Amino acid sequence: NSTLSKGELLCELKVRVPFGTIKAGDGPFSGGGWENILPNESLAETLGLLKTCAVVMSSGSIRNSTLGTEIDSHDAVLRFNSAPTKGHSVDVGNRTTLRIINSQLMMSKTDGFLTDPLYNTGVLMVWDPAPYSRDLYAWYRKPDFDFFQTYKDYRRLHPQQPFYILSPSMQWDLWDVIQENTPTDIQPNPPSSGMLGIAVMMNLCEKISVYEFLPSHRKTDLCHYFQNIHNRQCTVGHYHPLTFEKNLVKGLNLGSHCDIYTSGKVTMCGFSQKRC
Ligand code: NCC
Repeated sequence: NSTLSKGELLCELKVRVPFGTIKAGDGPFSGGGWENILPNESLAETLGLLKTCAVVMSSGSIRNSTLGTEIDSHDAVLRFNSAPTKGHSVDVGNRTTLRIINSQLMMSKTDGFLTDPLYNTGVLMVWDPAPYSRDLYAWYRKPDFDFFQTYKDYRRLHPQQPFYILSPSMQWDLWDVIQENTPTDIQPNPPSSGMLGIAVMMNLCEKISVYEFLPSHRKTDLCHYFQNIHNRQCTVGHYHPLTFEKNLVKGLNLGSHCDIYTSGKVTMCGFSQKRC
């Protein structure tokens, strides 16, 4: 229940939320074909040096923003789940460097996921909303959505496309920091893909622009920019601690209130830029 300064908050995240993906040989991910399936290169090696990165939320409020050109001008662009660019590039841009998806999406659209060209662009990363634990063996036996076979199938179909599995410890390290900076008790449900994506990019990029996480003046009940479904919980949270995530991100913003109001844009420093 602290009120940390921007710098202190950045250091909390840098020190306490190390980035990690599953590598061949990690606990249960040895044998069983995992050696030839998991990527050999780290995500940082795959993406190279990134000065500026854009994190594009799927929020309805990005519709009619005309932010596409600005978003595409970053070195890397992160998108989430099934968020498309086609037909929406004026508002969200064209490029996809990295796409973070949840394991539910992978399993609910198995056929679509394996064949839908939407997922073939850029680097992929999946995470699974498993219960609060850092035990890889327990997770492997009982993930929230059993996506491991589908992951292997996808890798065989698209061997050239880097595809990472996020270490589940990262979501809980991040959850701890969110809880400690929130004055009330929050449910032990994992952070949203969007919040995880921000934490991932803080590890990889010097400077990060996050779009429509803190909603602009276009704030709307429209859940996603690409679907006409209205639900306020998409923005304020239901299962994920979204409101508390947004408060934390607000505490890291180096940009102005005006940037948030007009562009839904939060600017922050990557971990490499801060000595803790
Ligand atoms: O909706 P979703 O998220 O894919 O959105 C990606 C990230 O954008 C931010 N967001 C989204 C909408 C909005 N109005 N405001 C926002 O701030 C959030 O940070 C969000 O994480 C997820 O986090 O993985 C989530 O996934 C969907 C769904 O599984 C996928 O879209 C696949 O179809 C979840 N919805 C449902 O399960 C119905 C959502 O709760 C979380």
